[in-house]
Amino acid sequence: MLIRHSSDVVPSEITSRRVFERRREFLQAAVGIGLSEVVYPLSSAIAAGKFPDTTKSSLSTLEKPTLFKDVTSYNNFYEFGTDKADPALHANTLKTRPWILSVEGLVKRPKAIAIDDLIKLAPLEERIYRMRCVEGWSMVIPWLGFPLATLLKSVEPLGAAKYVEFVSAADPKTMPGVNRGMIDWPYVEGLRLDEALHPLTILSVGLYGEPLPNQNGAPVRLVVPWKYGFKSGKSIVKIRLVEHEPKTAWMKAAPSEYGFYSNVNPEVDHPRWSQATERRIGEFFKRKTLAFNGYADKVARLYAGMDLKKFY
Ligand SMILES: Nc1nc2c(c(=O)[nH]1)N[C@H]1C(S)=C(S)[C@@H](COP(=O)(O)O)O[C@H]1N2
Ligand SMILES: [Mo]
Repeated sequence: MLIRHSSDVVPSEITSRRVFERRREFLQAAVGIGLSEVVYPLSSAIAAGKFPDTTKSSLSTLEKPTLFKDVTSYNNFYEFGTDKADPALHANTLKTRPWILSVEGLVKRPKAIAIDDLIKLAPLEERIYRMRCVEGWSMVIPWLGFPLATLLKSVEPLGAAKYVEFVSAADPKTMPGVNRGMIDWPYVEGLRLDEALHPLTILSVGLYGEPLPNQNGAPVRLVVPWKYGFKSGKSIVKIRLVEHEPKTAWMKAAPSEYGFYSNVNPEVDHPRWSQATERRIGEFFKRKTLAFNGYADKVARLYAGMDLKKFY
């Protein structure tokens, strides 16, 4: 099986590198304020990470993760503004406790689950995924999460359920972007049920060994690595199993630009952005974009017989 027990896995190198980086920053800051000798509370730093029991997934890419700094400061999260720097600047107002995720619709056992129970629903795995934004940039992000399928199976979908709708939080008091038009809030995304149950589809509650920073969609967000980034809704409050294809926020805002499937496809350009190449954040030269973002061997069969130019 892919999931190993936490006790026989060494702590992630990435996590320790981050702790190391912080230690260095801390020591530099300490020197800056004139302390020559400081004992750094390393154990409390690890405790602050809050996720000591994680395993590594064999579904991770071996590519080098994008710097933590870039992953957490170059974001799309329109609830906090449209500039890439806005989420890191403004998402501090997001209140992530208490937080209830409800799973409802065409299921036998609907449930409302508090975030601190959700985190314990399944072993947390580190999944290092390539992520591709339709605007033409990409990153490699070490997520922490578990398969969405684990949660979906626990509510026992009914036979009539064919699609899954994901609804993000939309609180005008803490999310300034929600008071502006452009999107019909809340942010809604959707997947076909078989896509939602695919082992690559995860609910993420952390990255780089730490709880999700607000700007990345705290306290829980979807991650679907073979689709453009906008399919991975942030700060999810509701998951609904439904019979018909959900109307997503982007399909409503610009139907000619955004389709339901939105699989990464170098052969189908967006009207405003070529999808043939991409800029990996932190790199200078462009890369060729891969079909299904490099996950074709695992997901292409989901679309057998479909015209992907039509179902973009
Ligand atoms: N609720 C919500 N989810 C969202 C968005 C958003 O604006 N609101 N932006 C999407 C887009 S366009 C991308 S590329 C990814 C970015 O995720 P990241 O900032 O964690 O890299 O989040 C997606 N999820
Ligand atoms: Mo995006």
